Amino acid sequence: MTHRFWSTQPVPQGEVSEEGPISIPSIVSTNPLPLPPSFEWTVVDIHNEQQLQSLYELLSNHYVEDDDSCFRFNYSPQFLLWALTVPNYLSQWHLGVRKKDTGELLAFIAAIPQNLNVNSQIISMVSINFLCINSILRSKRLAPVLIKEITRRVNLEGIFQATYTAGINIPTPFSEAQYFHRPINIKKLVETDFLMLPADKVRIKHKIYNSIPVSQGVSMRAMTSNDVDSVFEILTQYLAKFAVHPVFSREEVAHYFLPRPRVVSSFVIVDSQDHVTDFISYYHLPSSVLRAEKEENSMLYAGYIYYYAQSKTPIKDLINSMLTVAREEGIDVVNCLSIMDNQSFLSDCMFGPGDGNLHYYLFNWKLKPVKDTQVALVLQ
Ligand code: MYA
Repeated sequence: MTHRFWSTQPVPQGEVSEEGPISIPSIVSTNPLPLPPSFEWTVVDIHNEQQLQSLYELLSNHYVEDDDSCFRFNYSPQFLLWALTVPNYLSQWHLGVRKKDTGELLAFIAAIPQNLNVNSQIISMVSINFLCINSILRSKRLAPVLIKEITRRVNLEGIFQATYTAGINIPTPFSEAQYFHRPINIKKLVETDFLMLPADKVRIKHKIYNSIPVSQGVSMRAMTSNDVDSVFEILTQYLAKFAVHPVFSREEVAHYFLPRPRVVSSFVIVDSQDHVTDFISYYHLPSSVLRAEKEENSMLYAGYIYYYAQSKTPIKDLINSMLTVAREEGIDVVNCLSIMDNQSFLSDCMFGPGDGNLHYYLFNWKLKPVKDTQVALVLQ
């Protein structure tokens, strides 16, 4: 397959033999890329309620759908605020395209700062997310313009590397992970076609999935601001064993993991000195059900396993305790990828394989293929 755009970009075009940067631009233009005359660049001020709402509407109407167009991600405005205002974020990296005459937000892309440890090299980079173009403007080569303009804005800050994930396969992923799902609300998952089950099996399966084993002696509580230092320590230690993992500051640990209702849920297990021995988190990302037959089924509430750090508690007990809370928090299904140590609990905790795959990419950095179990990177 030929890639008119990606073949021109500093990304590996084939097999990687040597690891490291691909190019450093000598001059970074201070002028934004030109857009067709009826469009203009805009910085989406997500602290402004109206602008946050317009971003929410663009994404909830046009962002990622599954292959059969049954579900579309529905990131809540509070989630977007959390994901985009990380420590040291820059507002000029919340980049949109508006229609000049109406002011309508038609496209978006975001970069956020991210320090990543890649095979023991710490690289100060950005992660790219929320690339979205209104469906009426698709296939007009606007995506390359958005990507080049965000690249320019990131380069202007002296940053030349980025990481991103995508369902599609473009030049050239360094890893690929598979999605797994742990049904909780079987009835709703079947009614919304998330799960296919013969009608006579629904009741019995509901019973099986609804009863999550109680892990004896495991007492988990919500993370609080007093736990930040402890979580920082055990998470840093735990992530170090993976080939690709973020390097979090204390401030980032506080931002990413202190619980926010219906955005991120984080739990700790502590020893008798109140020191955190184990930590687990998941984020809340519902999907709109595009052909829901009942109003109560119009949204599917999914929890995505985020970062965790395990030392004293067996991982399956940690996950089962989290599943119990997720059920109490109204989650219909818990999803995870085949990364980190996830494969070690999938069958014990009744996760089944999905048909989605996620590709992991680095921009302007050559990296030999990395096994999914060596990747500890979760982009929302
Ligand atoms: S992944 C989520 C992506 N969003 C969606 O899937 C939402 C629904 N879809 C859309 O809104 C549109 O279909 C999008 C493409 C916007 C995706 N990543 O304008 P076009 C290439 C990278 O005619 P459209 C996420 O957010 C495609 O291969 N490239 O296409 C991470 C082709 O190039 P080539 C993609 O369908 C994003 C060209 O675009 C993607 O109208 C990371 C066609 O352009 C994709 N997901 O719009 C972005 N989809 O001919 C890269 C299509 O060469 C960041 N394309 O094959 C790179 C680092 C930048 C910063 C660097 C700093 C140092």
